[in-house]
Parts: sequence; C-alpha cells; structure tokens
Amino acid sequence: MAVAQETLEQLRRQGLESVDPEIADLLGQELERQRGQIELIASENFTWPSVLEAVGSVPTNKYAEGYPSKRYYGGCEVVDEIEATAIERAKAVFGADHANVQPHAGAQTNMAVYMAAMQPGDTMLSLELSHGGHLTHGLRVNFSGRLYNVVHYGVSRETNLVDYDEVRDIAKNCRPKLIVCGGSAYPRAVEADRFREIAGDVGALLLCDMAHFAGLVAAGLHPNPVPHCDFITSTTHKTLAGPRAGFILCREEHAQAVDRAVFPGMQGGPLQHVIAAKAVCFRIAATEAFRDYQRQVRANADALAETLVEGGLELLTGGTDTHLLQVDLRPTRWSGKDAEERLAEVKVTVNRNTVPFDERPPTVASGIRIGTPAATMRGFDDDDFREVGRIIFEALGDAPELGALAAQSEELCRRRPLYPGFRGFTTYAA
Ligand code: DSN
Repeated sequence: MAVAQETLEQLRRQGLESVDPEIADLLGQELERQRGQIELIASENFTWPSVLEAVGSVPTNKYAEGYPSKRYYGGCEVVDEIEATAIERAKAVFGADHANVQPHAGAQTNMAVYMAAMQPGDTMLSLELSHGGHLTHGLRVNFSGRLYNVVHYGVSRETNLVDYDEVRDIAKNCRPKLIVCGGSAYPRAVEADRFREIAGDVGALLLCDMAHFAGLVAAGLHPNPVPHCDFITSTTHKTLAGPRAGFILCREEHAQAVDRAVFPGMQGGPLQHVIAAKAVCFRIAATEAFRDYQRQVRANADALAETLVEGGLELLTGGTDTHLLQVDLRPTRWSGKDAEERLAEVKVTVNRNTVPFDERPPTVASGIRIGTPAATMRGFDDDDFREVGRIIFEALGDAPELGALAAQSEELCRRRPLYPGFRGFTTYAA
C-alpha cells in the first residue's frame, strides 16, 4: 500500500476516491458484481437510494447511549428526534405498542428478547435450524444454545409443514419459558395465532422472528404476528428493504425489560445514522408503492415456483406463501453446494441450504434457498422470473450450454439496470 501523502487539511476536505482509491475501486467492483448477476439470496435486497444516503450520514459521529430524552451524553437533541421518529413509524407500520430500533442486527434482537424473557438455563422451544429455523434460535455453538436449555420442534416428514399438534405435545412436555416461531428458511406463512394458543396452554411467552417476511407483513401480504405475540424481532434489510440492522416490537408490559436488555444489557452506543435510515425504511414501508413492490415479490415467487416445478425440480411444500422457495435437490444428482456453484457459473446467485432430515452437513446441504426480493427491487417481473426459472433448471439439467445461459442472465440484468448512474457510494462534495 502506498504511504498516504495528504496533508491534514486535505484529509479534512477530500472524499473517498481521493483519499482511498483502493477501497473506492473495490466498492465500485462490488456494485458491478451486484449489477451483473441475478441476486436470488432470499435474505438480501437492494436498498433504496434514500436509505444509502442516510447510512452515509453525520450521526455516525454521535454517541447517544440511552434512549430519546434519557441519554448519557450531551448534544443528543437531534438524534433524539431521529430515534423517536423511527420508533413511532415502526409502531405505526406494524401496529405495535412499543418499538426498540437500536439493535445493530437480527442476532442482537433475539439476544435482547431472550435476555428480557428468560434467565440463563431456562427452556426455550424453537424451530430446528435444518427445518428452517435460525442459528440464534438455539444452535449449540451459538450464544442461544450455550445460555439456554433449547428444545426444538421440526416440520412433518410428510408435508414439510409445522405440525401444530406436535408442537403442543413437545411444549406440554418441556414447559418452555419462551416459544419462538418464524425462521430463515420456512417457505410458508408463520401462523402466530396457532402458536399463541399453544403458548397460552403452557404459560409460555411467545416470540415471532419475522426477519424474513417483515416486508410482506408491512404490506398486508402475510398475517401480522404482532397481535398474537409478546415479542417480535426483525431485521430491516431483507424483504423490508432498509439498512442492514434490526428492531424489536413488543407489548407494553415488556417494554422496559426489552429496552434494558438492549441497553445497557448488550449494546453500547446506538448507530444513529443507521437508525435514521431505519426511519426512512419505515416511512417507505407505509406507502402504496411499497405494497406494489411486495405484491410483485409475491407474484414473482409464485411464477418462479411454477416454472421450477414445470422444469422437474421439487420444492419443499410444493411452493411458497412468501418471498422464498426451498428447492429439495435430494431426488437429483446435485448437492446444495454443487448447485450453488453451478448457478454462479450462469450468473445466478443463491445459497445452499439444508432441507429437513438432511443427511448432508450444512456446508454441503441438499437444498438451495431462492428468494425474489432483490431482483424484484431492480424491476424483474413475472415473465423475467419465468425466464430465471428456465435458466436455473437448464443449468441443473443434462449438458447445459453454460455460456449461453450466462449471457441470458446478463441480458436480463441489462434490461433491469441496478442503481443507474451510481458508483457504489455517496459522494462528499464540500
Ligand atoms: N443470514 C440470514 C439469512 O440468510 O437468512 C439470517 O440471519
């Protein structure tokens, strides 16, 4: 690396491209990577330009430990307004009593709720990771699996759906303090009302992790878990299309415990620039345009599911109620890892994912998870997704023309440009 020769005065005024062309170039390369492939990782999205600007903004300079009007630092009057606005908007979008918008990411939202709801050693009941759960729902090597006594429910071997009778039986046996519903690879609607009945039967608290489908909830396209749950956790960057971050909703009676668990329980200074971006994300989530976007996310998921099934691939549960599909590769010669790598060769990005009762380890896996939020954000419609489906099953078929399929993907990307005119980072112009 060249030794920096700038004067202090230059560093005070110059933007990224002048000060660090190496990183500026890598950011440009990442933009071109995002532009040049069909992004189907179900947890990813391309956020709004207004959110990108807020993330690159001046509250990054501010310490604000505490909550609006109860801070441990001076000079918080403006960030107080930013955070209070984000809180009010989050509550309004989802119809919640209370919101905490400080968690840096999804893992922190779950950590805070566990801290608010349980003591170490208490029992929690959650969906098995390989059946669609999440590592923070009690994986042995995760903090959740180390601190709490975790019991899992799974999906039915026949239907790949949650079997509510089985969940009730397990809950009656293990008497959990907390039941967790939701996950990161479950393609069907999460029925929080049914979990509520079970939680009521056994005297458990109920958490719904809606990180994946929060955007669909905001748009009224997935049942809202808020009326049924004590706690709801989410990220803002998946279907919700905001900045990379998290937030918690809860009933008023748990508000103080949740706030204390986030700060001072587990986080220090909140990222107020990201909280500003969350406020923007919640504002957008309340618009009719956002509902249109989510309707297209759903329509595209159905179009893709139909096309993949017509092409001979098997989907867990036969389709989806959400933005994501799980392709079960066990009837094929493909592992998830090999399929992920083959699809990368034709400019389609997915992730390998275990399927329920998988005999392969997670690093190899027997499925791929596919989602529609990101490509829909750049304008892909139902017809585009049918074409994407054909590219996928041809790439996984016998003797595919990989060069031609990659060119087809590139042409789709050219037709649906991503961030036209942008160079990958906001520009400082003094
Ligand atoms: N890693 C995220 C996902 O892909 O679903 C969940 O944290």
